[in-house]
Amino acid sequence: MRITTIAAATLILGAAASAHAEKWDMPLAYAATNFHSENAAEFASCVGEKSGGALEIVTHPSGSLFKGNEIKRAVQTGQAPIGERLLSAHQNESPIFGVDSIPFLATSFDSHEKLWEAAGPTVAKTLEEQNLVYLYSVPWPPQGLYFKKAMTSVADMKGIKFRSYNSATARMAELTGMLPVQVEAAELSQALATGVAEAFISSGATGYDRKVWEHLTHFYEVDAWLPRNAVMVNKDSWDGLDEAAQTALRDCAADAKTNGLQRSKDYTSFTLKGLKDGGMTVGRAGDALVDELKAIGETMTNEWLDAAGDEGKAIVEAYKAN
Ligand code: PCA
Repeated sequence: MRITTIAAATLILGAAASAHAEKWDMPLAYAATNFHSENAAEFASCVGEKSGGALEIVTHPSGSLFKGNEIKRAVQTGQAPIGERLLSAHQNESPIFGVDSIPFLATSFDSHEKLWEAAGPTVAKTLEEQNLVYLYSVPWPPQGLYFKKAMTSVADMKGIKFRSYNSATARMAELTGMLPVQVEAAELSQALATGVAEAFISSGATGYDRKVWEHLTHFYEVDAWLPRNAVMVNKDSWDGLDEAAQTALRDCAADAKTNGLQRSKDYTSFTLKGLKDGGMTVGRAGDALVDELKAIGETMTNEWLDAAGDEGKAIVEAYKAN
């Protein structure tokens, strides 16, 4: 009899918990096997566990729920309660979002993390002004250049159709005499196959994910910058959660930040090897080419500092002083 009562009570409690359980769909732009997506899936199950099932997060990779360039707006407007997005693609909304794509400012994982330490609070504040709660972010591996022939100087690049993913990559195309065309990673293989794009800048990770050896031959490691994917929550959805669920999100976000960084580092060598195995020539760009790119980087750094004003200057100075 007693056991039955306990069982009944448990059932009722269970029903109460599930009546309050929330299910959040989480759009992601990149392939399920990409390290960001795997990290997000782990984050989602962490939240499920830590919230005792009160908050269930379901990830939707490959831009299947919202395309990459739609995700941030979807979260801002509450069409999705949570999502992951490449922040620098929104530099047109605020220069602060492009702080991680200033060429040759922070070129290694370690220096990039220092830059992010300086920039993170300002980025979070800027997101909050847009009705977004910043949870965590993870860097992509260093950015290099993909082509379908050997490149020794910027002059070789003239007229090439260059896939861009944010305003920094589009600006780089302009300054090198290439023709920028904005394409999400999910559509990159198709853009290369149809000739819409012939070259691009990205990590070894994205080249590997999109099997670009089917279309291209060279990857030059130039370590131009490390852009970040950020996970953000709609502010109203956040405010609707009780404290326990908010704590679960914050705790799991802290783990995801640390684990994601390690995944990014591991994926760097794994994917560069993958490009080589696919038949591509992978290596450092020549000194002459690097010098030319650095000069372009200086122009872009000054442009960014002008656009970002005092707030931007304070971040770069804090980073350099560290
Ligand atoms: N991959 C993403 C952004 C940076 C990266 O390494 C992309 O190419 O879309």
